[in-house]
Amino acid sequence: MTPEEKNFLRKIEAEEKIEPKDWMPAEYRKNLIRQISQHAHSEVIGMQPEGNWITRAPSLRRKAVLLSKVQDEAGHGLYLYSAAETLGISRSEMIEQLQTGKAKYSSIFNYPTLTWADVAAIGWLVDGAAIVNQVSLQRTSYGPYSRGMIRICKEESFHQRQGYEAMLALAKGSPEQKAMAQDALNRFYWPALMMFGPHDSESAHSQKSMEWKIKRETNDDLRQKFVDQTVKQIEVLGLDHPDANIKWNEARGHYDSSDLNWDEFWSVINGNGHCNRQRIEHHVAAHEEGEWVRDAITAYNEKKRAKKAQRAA
Ligand code: FAQ
Repeated sequence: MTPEEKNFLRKIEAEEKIEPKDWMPAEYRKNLIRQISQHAHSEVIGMQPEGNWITRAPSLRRKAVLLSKVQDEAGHGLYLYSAAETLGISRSEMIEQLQTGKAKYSSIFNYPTLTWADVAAIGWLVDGAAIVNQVSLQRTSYGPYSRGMIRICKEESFHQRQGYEAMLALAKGSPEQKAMAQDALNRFYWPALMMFGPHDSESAHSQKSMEWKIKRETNDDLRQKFVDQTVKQIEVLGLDHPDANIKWNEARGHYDSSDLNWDEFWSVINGNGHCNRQRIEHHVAAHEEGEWVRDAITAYNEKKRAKKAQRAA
């Protein structure tokens, strides 16, 4: 073992953060770039399902909140792209990987938002699941990712609460509104559980990621936390639990629940969900439309640099 390798492992063991200029194994770097960039893509693509409802939010208050939530997701994407860039990959490379299907983004964003209640369900369940995962990632071993997660979690927790509050208003509203809330819960509950990834036994990256403390808890453990916390929330809403097999297990100290439809999961992450094509086409169109902005910023920065150089000469 080289001295650098020894020092890297010592730091991991001692819970010291690995920083961009530190030596790290090539596989650690590669795995982090993969996970952080896919996380960034998820935040950015995740703007689309909710963005679909900004013009149709039921009140000015709901519209203002949704608008700022969607903007927050863009901000999260930017923190995460910046964290990935510290590992030596460029933003344009990451965008290319997303647009060509080389890099994934969270399966959840390939489901359509059919009603206003879906927007409430996303805030409550999707942001809720994201937080369970991200709270654990605050302790990830890579410094820039860990610090990004701390900021992101603060905002996600507001997102989750506004989603739950919107869901509560529907669930306690007219019979039609309650039915809409139940329908959104029935459709989003299972895909939200899929956000945690495949079972640990099927998870290609978990073992190494846990060893290097990139991930701090396994896919199944985090999913179980989410299942457990959601039962009471559904009760308070007065809605029916979508899982007929949900049952408290005294011996385990957790709820037992049905297994997920893993064929659906693999099909969605391999590009065959309801909205995969639409999401990428929309991203490509928005990216092309924004080209003049990127060109203008580059030209402006170039001009500023030239002026500074002239003054210094
Ligand atoms: N969807 O070996 P594992 C949010 C892929 S943020 C798509 O277990 P790993 C905020 C996985 O990439 C939501 N692909 O992988 C928001 C790998 O493929 P690869 C995003 C999935 O990395 C709210 C393969 O399967 N959060 O929602 C999924 O150890 C509202 C094998 O899997 C994060 O990204 C999936 N669900 O564990 C925004 C958190 N699951 O790369 C807008 C950070 C697995 O070999 C609106 N990421 N895959 O081609 C993580 O914690 C991990 O990457 C996991 C997957 C847990 C997602």
